[in-house]
Amino acid sequence: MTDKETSAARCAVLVGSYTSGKTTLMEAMLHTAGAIHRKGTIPQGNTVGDSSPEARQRQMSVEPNIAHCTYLGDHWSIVDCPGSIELAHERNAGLMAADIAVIVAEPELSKTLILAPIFKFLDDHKIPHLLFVNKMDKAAVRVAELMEALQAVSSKPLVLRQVPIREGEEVTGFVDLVSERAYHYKEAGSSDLIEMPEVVKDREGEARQEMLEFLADFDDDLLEQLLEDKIPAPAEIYDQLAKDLQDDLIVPVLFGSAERSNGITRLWKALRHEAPQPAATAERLGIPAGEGPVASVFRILHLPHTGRMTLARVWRGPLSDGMTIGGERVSGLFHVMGGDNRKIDRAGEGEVVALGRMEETQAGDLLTPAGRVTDSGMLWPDRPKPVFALAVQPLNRQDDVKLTGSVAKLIEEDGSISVEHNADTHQMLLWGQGEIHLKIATERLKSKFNVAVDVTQPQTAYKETIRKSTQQHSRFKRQTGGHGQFGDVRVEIKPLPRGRGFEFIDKVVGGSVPRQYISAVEHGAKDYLQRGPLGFPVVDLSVTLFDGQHHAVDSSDQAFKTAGRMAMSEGLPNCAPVLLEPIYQVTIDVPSDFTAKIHGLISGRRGQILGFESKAGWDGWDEVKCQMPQSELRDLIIELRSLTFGVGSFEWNFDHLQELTGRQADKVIRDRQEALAAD
Ligand SMILES: Nc1nc2c(ncn2[C@@H]2O[C@H](COP(=O)(O)OP(=O)(O)O)[C@@H](O)[C@H]2O)c(=O)[nH]1
Ligand SMILES: [Mg+2]
Repeated sequence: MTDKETSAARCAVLVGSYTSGKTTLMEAMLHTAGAIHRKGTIPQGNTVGDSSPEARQRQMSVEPNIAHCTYLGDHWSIVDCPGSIELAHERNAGLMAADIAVIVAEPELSKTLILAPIFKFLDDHKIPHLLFVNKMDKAAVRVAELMEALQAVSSKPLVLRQVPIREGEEVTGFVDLVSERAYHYKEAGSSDLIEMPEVVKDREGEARQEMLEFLADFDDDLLEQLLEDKIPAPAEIYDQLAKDLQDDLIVPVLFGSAERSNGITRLWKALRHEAPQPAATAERLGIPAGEGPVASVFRILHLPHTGRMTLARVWRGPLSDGMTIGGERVSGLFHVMGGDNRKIDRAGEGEVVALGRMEETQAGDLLTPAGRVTDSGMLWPDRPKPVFALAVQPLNRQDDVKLTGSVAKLIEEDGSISVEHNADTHQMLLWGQGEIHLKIATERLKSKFNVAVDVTQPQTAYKETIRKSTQQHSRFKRQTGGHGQFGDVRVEIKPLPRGRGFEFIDKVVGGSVPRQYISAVEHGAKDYLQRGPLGFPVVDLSVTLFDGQHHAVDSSDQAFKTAGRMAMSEGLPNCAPVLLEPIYQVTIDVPSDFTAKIHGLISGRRGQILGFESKAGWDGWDEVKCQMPQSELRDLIIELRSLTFGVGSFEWNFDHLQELTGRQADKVIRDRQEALAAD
């Protein structure tokens, strides 16, 4: 490959679990490439990544961090994604810009399972990826054991590219398995070439043989050479490694320490030689071939001062400031460097850019000179189903409209947030992926849009019904000066089967309640049913109006409406009211090793197990189906994650209402009465 051919900018996306060292790795890569002169650290809060207030405060990435650099003449964008499982959608958004993903792993057996959903996502989207085992400066685990644990979560073979050299407990360098050169790590900067230590020779030989055998699986030439005991030339091995990585057939494994800048040059070189060109990525994503600029949007960003930014990857250039693309004018074209936007005039193939002041763009859009393609297939990952909610209301009542608008902007930024105006509890619910996710969301409401909110727990949508029938005679009569008010009704109130709602039956004969007032009685009854004797909406009952009286002058719609209401409030307490709680159909996904534990979790939350089966498309995972009361779902995700190293998740759907009696019901009713009294 000549230098001219490598002129397109490439994009490497760093993913991996929370605290594996992605943000530190980006810093080390930028430093090694000469893009920054001083390496920042997470504790000092001065890294290029994590520049937002929400990220700095937590020392945790909360959105994709983007940086630009040039390494040996090649242009690169690095996207450092959040690792928290609750921010998986943000990570997936970042991956939509990737030519290659670097999975940053920790050398700890307990932290390998958490990578399973990442490997699965990369597989599903055919994103070429390599593994960088970070924190080798404090690695205690044996490499063979670590590889076994990591292989268990990857469907593609992991291929060691290096073996670490240990002196005592410490990893002091590595042998590159292609060149068979040994290196000694330095505290900062590129490692020193050394003679291969005697102790590592056997292991090196074995690992090299294994690497070649993996590669031979995909290449007959190489296989033949191996069978004839010939030693393939390094150039041939490098080419084969690059090809297999680009075809997403293997996952090369490198080692290092981001904090000490060890193994960074080796990682850079692997990226430089082996990462696909954007043209190949464009083909993988199904970007239509043709003439004229094309860019895909992978995130929307609202910034307090700069306004709305569209983050996009350019698949075909040039893009220029002021041009019209996707049906809108680009006002400001930038390279993003952490929290800094650097103005540029033009952007070419492969570059990651921020486009200023476009209002219509959405993540997943394809921007072309002919307009905006909104349904662009592989360009956008599915939104995860929400698993956790918080109720929000503006601290300042005047902010009601502003809150609605700001939440819409939050959702533009992060599609794994959604909003619900609950009709039963009248709460505005912010839905997302967990406590931290929503905490960040509410902080952004304040920091980005200046809307302070009060956060409370979502209420369970309890209802009530009746278990007995009754007949009720109620009369509303008032004599106040001029003409008075008069309405008199006789009704029969009866329970109905679950799910029937409310039925009103008119059996009045002989005009005792004149025709024109009958619907007023119904309205009055319905009105009362919004809050029954226990304090909740009443469902599944019928009301039959069979008789009554009227007055030629004093009767009116209003009077009969009040009478209808009275009949309910006087009659329902005699009908053995009972609480109804919402029951949900829940499907819990976990690696099969945890299925037994999940049974305990379900019964501990008053759930009923319906059965389990293997999860389609997920090797070694189960789907456990159950029914569970809504009140138990509220914090289910927290316990589920803590039981499953963070990887368990669930989906839910309302199923039915079920009677709740006894101590639990008494408590719900008492709490409700107290809340109503306090209102
Ligand atoms: N010992 C050691 N610590 C590291 C290394 N890389 C990162 N860390 C530390 O691990 C913590 C998490 O790092 P960070 O880059 O924020 O991880 P991220 O969540 O993956 O972005 C920080 O305290 C870093 O200083 C490393 O190579 N060795
Ligand atoms: Mg980070």
